[in-house]
This record gives sequence, C-alpha cells and structure tokens, in this order.
Amino acid sequence: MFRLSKSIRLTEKNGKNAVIAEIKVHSPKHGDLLRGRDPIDILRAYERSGACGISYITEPNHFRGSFKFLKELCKLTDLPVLRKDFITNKFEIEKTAEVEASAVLLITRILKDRTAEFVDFAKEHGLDTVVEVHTPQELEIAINTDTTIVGINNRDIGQLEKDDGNVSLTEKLAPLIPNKFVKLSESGIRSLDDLKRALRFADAVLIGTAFMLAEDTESFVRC
Ligand code: IGP
Repeated sequence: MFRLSKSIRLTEKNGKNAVIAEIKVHSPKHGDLLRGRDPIDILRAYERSGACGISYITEPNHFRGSFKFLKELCKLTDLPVLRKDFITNKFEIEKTAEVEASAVLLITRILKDRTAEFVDFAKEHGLDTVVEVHTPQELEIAINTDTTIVGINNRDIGQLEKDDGNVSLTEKLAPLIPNKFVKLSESGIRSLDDLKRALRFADAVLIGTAFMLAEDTESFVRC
C-alpha cells in the first residue's frame, strides 16, 4: 500500500486529480451526513471514484466519529487512510500507527511550538503527517517541521463549521509553501470549479461534506 504522500504524488504524475475523500458521518453545521447509509458503502464508492486516499474524523463529540471505526476502515481498504482529530498527546499517535493508518493530522493552532516534536514522533512511528494551517503565522510553524504534507484548512477551525471556508485562502497560502512539501487544500470545496481552483495551487484536495451530500462523487474525482 502506498503512503498518503506517495499516493498523491503518483496520482499527480498520472495526470489525475489527487482527491482525498472524507467519510464524514456528522458535521456541526449539517448534522447527520450518513442519512441511513452504511459508511462502508461510502468507502466503496470513494474507491470506485478513484480517490487517492480516505480521511476519517475520529473526534466523537462534534463529528460523532470513533476510533473503533478507524480501525475497521484501515483493515477494509488498501487506500491510505488519514486520521483526523484534535490530537494533543502522543499516545493518540501511537494508537494511530498501531491500527495501520497511513497518516495523522496535526493542527498548528492546537500544538503551536510543539508541532515539530509531534511530527518527528509520528514519523518515527511510520506515519505521514498532515500539518494543518489557516494563517501565514501557522504556515511559518508548519514549514519549519519535517512534515511530508502541509494542509491549508480553508475554514477557521476555531469557529467549528460556522465558517464555510473559502478556496481563496489556498490561492494565498499555497504559493508560500516550498515545493518539497505536498500541498493539500482542505475544507469548503463544494464544486468542480472550487476543486480546479484549488488544484492550480495545491497538489491535492480533501473533500468531505460535498461528497457526503452528492449523489455522484465520481464526476468530481475522474475529471
Ligand atoms: C473536510 P469539508 O468542508 O469538505 O466537509 O471539509 C475537512 O477538511 C474538515 O472536515 C476538517 C476537519 C479538520 C475536521 C478539516 N480539518 C480537523 C475535524 C478536525
């Protein structure tokens, strides 16, 4: 199985859109996003769509995720899996590596000057890291770590999902990221047009809500 960063690079090399598809069962803004569906069926649809990775939020309160399902997911798919959560301690990183996820999200807003240390710890455990930023100051923290991937969150996580997110943040921040990092644009990508705008500046996009609400994710990924 490819690592998340490798999978993104390979997809780019093949001239395809590198899309990480998120299984988002609930969002603070939209409420229930599963609407009676089996998350495994959604996984299979994402695989058929040509996604280069799967993201899953394990946070239980606002996003109704669970670590138990992450474990199941990692067993059920050959695609690299990204664990999203608001991680504040290293034990969670160890657990993420144990279930053989490919990558873990680390948020600069939360970890601040501990970000580099958490990146090193995750890498020692064989994980790719997505270091998430929303401001130029946070970007400065991210590019001074050894992370493989820098994730520009188009939405301010401080406002949970009251902020809809805007791809213009990717246009502003991605050019400031050195090319040795894989550049990922996350959140608020709602249309093919948003996807194309983001991919002019980023190597990959991460899409949750729009896929969970869409009837057909394939047209997004396959173009
Ligand atoms: C997905 P969207 O707008 O496509 O549903 O966004 C993803 O970026 C978002 O879920 C997210 C997230 C996070 C969730 C980005 N960073 C950190 C929980 C924790």
